[in-house]
Formats: sequence, structure tokens, C-alpha cells
Amino acid sequence: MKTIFSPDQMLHAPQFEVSDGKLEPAKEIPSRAQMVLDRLKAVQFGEIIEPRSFSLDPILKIHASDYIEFLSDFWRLWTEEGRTEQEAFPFVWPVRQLRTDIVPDQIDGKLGHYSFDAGTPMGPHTWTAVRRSAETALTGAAMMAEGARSAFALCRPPGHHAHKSFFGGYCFINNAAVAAQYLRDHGAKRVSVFDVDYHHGNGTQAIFYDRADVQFLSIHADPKVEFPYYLGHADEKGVGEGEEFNLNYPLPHGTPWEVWSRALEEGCASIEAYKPDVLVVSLGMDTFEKDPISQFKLKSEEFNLIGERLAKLGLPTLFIMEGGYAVEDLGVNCVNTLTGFRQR
Ligand code: OKP
Ligand code: ZN
Repeated sequence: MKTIFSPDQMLHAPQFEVSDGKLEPAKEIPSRAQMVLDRLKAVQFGEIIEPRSFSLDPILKIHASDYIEFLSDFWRLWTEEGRTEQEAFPFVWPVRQLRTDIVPDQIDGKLGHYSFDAGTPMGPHTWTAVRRSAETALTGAAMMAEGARSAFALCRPPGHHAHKSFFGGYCFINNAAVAAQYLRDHGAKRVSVFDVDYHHGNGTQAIFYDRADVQFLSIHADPKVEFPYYLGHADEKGVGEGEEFNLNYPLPHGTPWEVWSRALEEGCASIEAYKPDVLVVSLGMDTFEKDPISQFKLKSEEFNLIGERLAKLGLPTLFIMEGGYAVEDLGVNCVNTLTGFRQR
């Protein structure tokens, strides 16, 4: 299995994040990708290649053009306002009963309009890294469309929290959604996106919520007690054509493999019934027992079992990296998953 990655993805290097009501050291940092690369090399897992270049068109099939323009122009606008801070945080949002149709001219108003949390700072090179991360996912999708049986897109920044026109949860472009759409546009009739990150993939869910051609499944911590808080409940099943094609498996804090793996079984059964042409896995390793921001209890060896179970589906499978913040163990846990998949 080939891995796709660009060093440009390291250019997004946040220092801080707002989390749990305070300013904290950033968790979604470049060393995450480095740990995975180091492990891939240490076990000689397979070739590591650079992403191809793509126009913005496949990204604009998922994201609104004004949003992408905002992301790409942001640092220029920020500095033109005279801001000198090296990272920018949104701090005000259009909620429920306020108007949401007018994009403010002022930079803080814009930041709030195009985001949903203050945990996702933007720096001078964020856009470069974000675009490259999406191209990493797109290259994986293109390789699958060209006949590969599997590929690993080492995306960073991650993507599954990003909606059509707002960022948050460390995510800017929804890499998995962009890849799934690319696969739909290049021969796949049906695509399943299985999100095994600890956090609900609210962005991916929202993007495909009314569609029958992309099935979305997510196993995650119950949003009543965990980020992203407002989506990911079991009764969110899709709307219109998309009804029954959105499946959420919220689980309590403290969930061990014995319980988590039952949701994995249920998800796999639904994928088998759906009969997709290709599977996209939103791969988060933050279900790990030692993850600093998460509360599930998976052990390192159990990541091999995730890979093995997914392999049993017998589908062409594109892995897209999402979360995982126990940096020391991240490479092992990630490569364990891919190894479990490959050894079936
Ligand atoms: C991104 B991904 C709650 C803090 C939440 C944001 C978490 C974003 C996770 N205690 N901070 O899904 O791994
Ligand atoms: Zn996560």
C-alpha cells in the first residue's frame, strides 16, 4: 500500500488552541505526521509518494467558492487589517436567531462567519498546508480510480469536521468528502465513508446528508458529552434521498474494544448491505487509551484488528488520516491499522 504525503502539509504549525474554556498548547501539530512517517519507514511499510497537483475544481464540488476564497485570501486580509499576531482565532459567531446570509466585511466578522469554533487557528501558511492535504486525499482517490486496491492519504490538517462553508475542529477542507466525490465522478456508483475517529464527522455527515450515492457511518463519543457536541446523535439518519444512508454509533466515555468493536461489526454489516464500489475510511487514532483529549480505551494491538475487520469487507479502500493526539504512539497505532488491513 502506498502512502501519499507532502512536506508542505507541515507548514500549518499552530501554537495554541482554545479548548475547554481556556488557551492551551495546540494538539494538531506537525510532529503528528512526522511520527507516522517515521513508523512507516521503520517497518518499510511501502512507498511514500508526493501528492499530484489539482485545480480547485474537485474541492469546489464540496465547498462553497466564497469559503475557499476566504481561506486562500485570509492571511493577506489579516495582515492588511494591521494584525501582527502569527495566528488568528475566531471569537464571535452567527447563531440560531441571528442572520447568517450576510458575509461581514471586517476580518473578525468573516472569521466567525466561516467557522464554528475557536480551537482552529489560522496562520500564515495554513492555506498552503490545507490545499496540499486535500491534494493528498485527491491523489489517493485518483490512484483508486486508476485501479489501486488500497492507499493511505496521510492528510494533515485533518478534514472530517469541515462543512461546506465553515471550518472547525482542526479541519478546513473535508478531505474524505472531496475524495469520495472524486471517486463518484470517476466511475464509482456508490461510496461508503466509514469514520472511525473518536469524534463525530459532523462535516462529512452534513455534506452527504441528503444523498443516497454516498453512505456515511461514524463511530464516536456521544456528542452530548463530547466535541463536536451538536451533531452525531443516533437519530440522525439522513433526509430525502439520503434517508437511511447516514448511520451514527455514539458511545459513552470509557468505551473499550469489546464495545467499540460491536459498533464496528454493525457498521461493516451496513456497508455490506449497501454494496459500495469503494470504501473511504476516515482514520482517527484518538480512540487510543492514552489519547490526551479523548476518553475511549482502545489498545495499540486493537488497531490491527480494525484493519483486519475492514479488509474482510473485500473492498477497494482509501484510508484518509484524521485525528490522534498521543503523538508518541500515533505512528505505531496508525501503521498497526494499515498492517492489519494488508495482512488479511
Ligand atoms: C479533531 B479530530 C474537548 C476539546 C475539543 C477539539 C477537538 C477536535 C478533534 N475537550 N477540541 O476529530 O480528531
Ligand atoms: Zn478526532
